[in-house]
Amino acid sequence: MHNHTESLFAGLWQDYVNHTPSAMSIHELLGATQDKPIINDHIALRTFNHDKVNLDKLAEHFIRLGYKEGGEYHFKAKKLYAKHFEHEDPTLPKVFISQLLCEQLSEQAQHLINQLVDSVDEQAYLADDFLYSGIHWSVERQVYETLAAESEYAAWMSAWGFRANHFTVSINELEQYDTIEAVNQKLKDSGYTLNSAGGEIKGSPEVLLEQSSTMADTKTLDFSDGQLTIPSCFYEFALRYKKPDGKLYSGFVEASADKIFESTNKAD
Ligand code: OOG
Ligand code: NI
Repeated sequence: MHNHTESLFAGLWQDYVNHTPSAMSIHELLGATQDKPIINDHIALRTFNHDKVNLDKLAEHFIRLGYKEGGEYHFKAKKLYAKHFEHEDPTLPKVFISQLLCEQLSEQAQHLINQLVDSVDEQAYLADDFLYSGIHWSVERQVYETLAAESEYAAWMSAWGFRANHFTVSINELEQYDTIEAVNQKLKDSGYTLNSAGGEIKGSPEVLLEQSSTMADTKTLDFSDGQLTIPSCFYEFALRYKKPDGKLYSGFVEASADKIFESTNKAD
């Protein structure tokens, strides 16, 4: 693996576990059941569709490392569009990048997001650490709450910015677990809360992909006018099935992804 690739994923992981302590404990819990390291199926990043920071700008970092576009996905109700990228080196995680279609939000929400993105330097996306650089703006609690009322995704972006939203354990590469049910049971027995939107298991062998995820950890963040305790990031688990050609399916499933996004929703 190239140095740049290694340091990018190391940087993303370090930042991610800083805000997601449950991911580190689950990584250790599953890691303790086997000799070889845990392999990541994919990671996911989020952004706004503004020119300075859109999906393509984030993707450039992976394209430069040899990643190729894999597929595209539409989430009409959530006003999101996504693409996935994959690398010919099978040990490298796939990358799922989504962007919020801001023009579909209310005038008020668009205005609030424009104000945030206005503070981002035109050249910011070029930095080696941009993908785990967090927010490039200051945000008031009321802005977060106003955005959350319309789009949980917009609110999450306003508070967390650019960083891995989740890493995903490849169940195919686990030595002691063959089913997603067994992984889920282990997590629940250990006290973790799974995202149950649409059922704990998203997808099926028929669509060649089964996924589950924890509900995001919560963290108290400093906003410009005080603190708020909000959802941070989550951990995902994926089991892939073979296509008729014998190769593992490498895409994503819109109906499942739609529910995975909700892992950062505020618990009611
Ligand atoms: C991405 C949700 C979709 C998947 O594996 O289907 C996804 C997100 O929450 O940003 O990761
Ligand atoms: Ni995912």
